[in-house]
Amino acid sequence: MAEETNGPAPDADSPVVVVANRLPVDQVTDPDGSTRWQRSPGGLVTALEPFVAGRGGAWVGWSGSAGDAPDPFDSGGMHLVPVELSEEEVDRYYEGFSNASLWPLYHDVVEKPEYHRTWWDTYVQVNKRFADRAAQVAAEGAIVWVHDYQLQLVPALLRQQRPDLTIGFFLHIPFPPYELFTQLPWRSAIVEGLLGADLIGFQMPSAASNFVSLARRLHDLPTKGSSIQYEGRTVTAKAFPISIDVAAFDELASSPEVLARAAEIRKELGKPDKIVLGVDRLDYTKGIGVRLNAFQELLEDGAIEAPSTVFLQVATPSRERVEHYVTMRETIEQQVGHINGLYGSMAGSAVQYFNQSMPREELAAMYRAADVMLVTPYRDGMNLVAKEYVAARGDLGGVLVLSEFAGAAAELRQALLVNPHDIAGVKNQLLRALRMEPVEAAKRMRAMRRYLAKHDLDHWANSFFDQLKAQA
Ligand code: ADQ
Repeated sequence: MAEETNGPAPDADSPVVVVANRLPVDQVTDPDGSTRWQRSPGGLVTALEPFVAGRGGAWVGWSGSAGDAPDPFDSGGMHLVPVELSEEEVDRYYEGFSNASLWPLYHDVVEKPEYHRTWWDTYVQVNKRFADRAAQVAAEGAIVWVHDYQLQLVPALLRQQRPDLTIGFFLHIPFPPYELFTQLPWRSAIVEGLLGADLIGFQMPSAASNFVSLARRLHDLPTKGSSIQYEGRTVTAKAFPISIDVAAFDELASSPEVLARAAEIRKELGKPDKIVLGVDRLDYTKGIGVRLNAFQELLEDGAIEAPSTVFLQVATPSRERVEHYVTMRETIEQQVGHINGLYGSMAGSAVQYFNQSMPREELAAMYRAADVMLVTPYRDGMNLVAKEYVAARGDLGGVLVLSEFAGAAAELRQALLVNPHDIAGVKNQLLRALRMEPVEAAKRMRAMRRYLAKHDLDHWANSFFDQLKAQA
């Protein structure tokens, strides 16, 4: 396997290159056994595609399966460059260092991070491979945009080979304060890796300032505002809060099919007075247990009754080979069983729980049916579910209860904000949401929708690209 490159390859001609852990396509197998590539449904792909497609741009990423990678190919106007990962690399780089070291560390150590030198060595090795592939396809003077915590060494590794490039990096998850980050045995290498970029984007201003103060305190670098002086260059660290395609979600959620499905969902749930909804990737950072506890205590207190008030929780299976995820899934399933055992009746369950991924249309219908949306992460870079709920409520109905530790709380100020560690506070806000007068709910929803209409996904991608180009 060739790991070394020196400057652009003779056929390197992509003026824009995105580097992300995953390619923007998934391999699907048809009934006849043949395989083909299908565009991934994610928001990131939708946001970045216009910048890559049609400009001879490239996307470097992993296909999602271990083993040999297919040769580069063109799809949807993009040049796709698959990066191969062996089974062992998936274990150590992806499930190990990315998801069992960095993920918990960057989310306030909600679970204890594990640090293993073998995981780190593989993280370095895989980051080199991503950087090499990007160096091979980027044209002279190209713009390269690297994404997320799995690839924090890529900016510096890329700059070593290709000082002609303009390099941007965006972190989708939180960036911890100095006191937590410095636990990491390889903290200096990560900071140096990121400093290879010209522009480092974060979800929140506090995350950006955490990074700037780390550069100052750990590396003694001169800093001023969002600027860091490093090896004769100015590196900028700033917040660019990510968003969703607000207009598209709004349109989907107000289509006749989705509205009909929303009415059907209420009917299938036995026409409750109130539907409380949670939608998450099944992750210990999302605070699903907090919600269940608050709901259970309100039932115990007699403040609410089931099934006239029902809690619908949808949790997409996620990282099922990582141990913390296996145990949290069992805990949640037990908790749901416990609540339903105590408070369910022949008329229906108190909690309806689905450990399934749902189509966008079904999610939109649930958002539209829900009287209260509970988003209670202990820590979250942004949380797109909160933004989807607001975008879906063109009828100005529904109340959003939102953790103050989600990036979205800095923008959706009219949500009922909660501290997920404070169970009494969560109960109070949930009750307040259930009892809120429609006029007040509509006023809050209108203000959040007005904000989101201007701060959509295009706005996010454009502002990052414009700033990056300005640094070129
Ligand atoms: P995630 O941690 O995955 O993203 P989030 O921002 O909430 O979290 O996005 C989840 C997405 O998955 C949403 O678009 C949602 O609709 C979808 N989803 C959730 N449950 C689903 C289900 N059961 N079926 C189908 N779809 C479901 C990371 C960071 C976040 C940051 C994003 C984007 O952790 O903080 O907001 O990246 O930068």
